[in-house]
Amino acid sequence: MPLYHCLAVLLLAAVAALPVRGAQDRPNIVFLFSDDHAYQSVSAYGHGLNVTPHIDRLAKEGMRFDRCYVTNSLCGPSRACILTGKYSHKNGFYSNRSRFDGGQQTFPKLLQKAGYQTALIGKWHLVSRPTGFDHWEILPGQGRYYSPQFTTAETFGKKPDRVAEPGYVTDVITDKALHWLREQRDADRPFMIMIQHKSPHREWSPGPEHVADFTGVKIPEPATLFDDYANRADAARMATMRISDLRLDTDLKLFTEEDPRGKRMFRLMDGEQKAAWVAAYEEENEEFRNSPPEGEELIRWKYQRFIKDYLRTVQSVDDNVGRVLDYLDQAGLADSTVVVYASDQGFYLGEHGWFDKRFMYEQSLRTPFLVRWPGVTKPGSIEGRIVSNLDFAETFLDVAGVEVPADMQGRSLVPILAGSPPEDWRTSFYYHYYEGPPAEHAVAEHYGVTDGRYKLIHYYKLGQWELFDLVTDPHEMNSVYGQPDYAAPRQRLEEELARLRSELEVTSDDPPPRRKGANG
Ligand code: SGN
Ligand code: CA
Repeated sequence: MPLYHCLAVLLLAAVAALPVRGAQDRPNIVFLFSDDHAYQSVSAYGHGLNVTPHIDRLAKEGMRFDRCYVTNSLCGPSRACILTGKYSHKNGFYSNRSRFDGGQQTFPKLLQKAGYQTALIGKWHLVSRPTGFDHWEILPGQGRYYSPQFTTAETFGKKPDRVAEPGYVTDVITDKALHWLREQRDADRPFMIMIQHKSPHREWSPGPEHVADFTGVKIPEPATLFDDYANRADAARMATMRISDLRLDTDLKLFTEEDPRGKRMFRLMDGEQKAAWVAAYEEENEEFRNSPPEGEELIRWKYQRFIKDYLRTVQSVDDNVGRVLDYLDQAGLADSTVVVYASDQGFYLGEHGWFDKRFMYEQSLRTPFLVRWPGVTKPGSIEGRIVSNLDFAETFLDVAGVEVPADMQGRSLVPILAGSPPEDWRTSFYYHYYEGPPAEHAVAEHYGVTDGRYKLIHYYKLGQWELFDLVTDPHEMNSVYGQPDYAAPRQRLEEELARLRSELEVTSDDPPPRRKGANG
């Protein structure tokens, strides 16, 4: 072989052996994150409930992940998992009663060490002081929709620890993020910013721009709105998160200006915001008071009010995703920035007759997850492999060219994003939920495993099991756990569950709740 051929072959081999890296060596990372955003309400996922053009842009220009599973479907635990790349039993944050140990290793700290500027704006919900961020402004606890308050490094731990800002929370969080991006960061260093919305979390208060959306429209009801919870373990029947449980005043906005709830709410609004709100609800509320629906009709009414308010809050999230994408375009940063959209978990939009999350059933196990990485990720790609919020930390480190610590439990998604998925990618996933009764919504503790086709769930304090076949029973209405026909998949999943629990070093005892009272 002539010498130049040899050289060419050697060069090609060397290039192939290089780790996959971005078009740009140290791209910026914008992590757009929302709270309780169901994939069913991102139009890129094709459910037809609403239209989210800006979030969809990330799917069009990047990759849509169809099986992004969370390790523990609850706010605090999901955030702790994302920061650490570890399950709850390793990062110590099991339920919303936990307190995050900010002394431990997190991906923002490692990025900081590698020269990235790091910022966090919005919902935090991990109780302890944020660590690993050059700049942060967080909502105390759950935060509020109108006149949101913020706690900063200067006020944390002091009395008062928060300052209120006028406006609607989703807009204000974005204003602050854009301000940091435009004015406060050092333009010569790469950055990572986490923009973490409160929306569309309960009590689903719409912003003035969208409070009248969907008025007069009937949103289709999910097929399982009237689930009777038969053919399953007792957990589903025991849970107190039914559409019928929604409170008419706080959750469903049936208050007047004179009611205590109305007084509390309107006190936080300016004149224009209040006028938009009153105009949007007045007529329907009056109709309800004149002839209150009952029985199934009341559940239908509650579903319509809930889903519309939920979708209205989603529209503001979408608008604000658009503002950030526009900024990246205008600042010439779009090509050198990886943009991620995700939520802390999924959410029930009336499926199983529920709102909220927590269960290992699909709608709360799965979170929307979209990634745009120009020059690396093929626009419009769709990925069906099982990925997880457990993989986010590893991915961000890998994107930045920082070595992934061996004690992180997930895996970098960079090869998948770059179009060369490893052959030994995970084919099963372990889930574990700890915040059992008497905590809010009374969802029994459980762990389980899924391979994307079958799902095995163990409610270990109830001593009950469920097995679902997602192909024949996509709505997860009939457990086939005891059925002889399913002995083979059951055995396979039982073995896989034992293998994963041992590999992940899951402790056999649940931890005692660390703090008194929920972290609501
Ligand atoms: C609040 C909500 C619950 C919700 C939890 C946890 N109740 O307590 O419905 O499950 O937050 O949500 S509310 O009446 O106070 O709104 S999480 O996303 O923070 O985990
Ligand atoms: Ca949440």
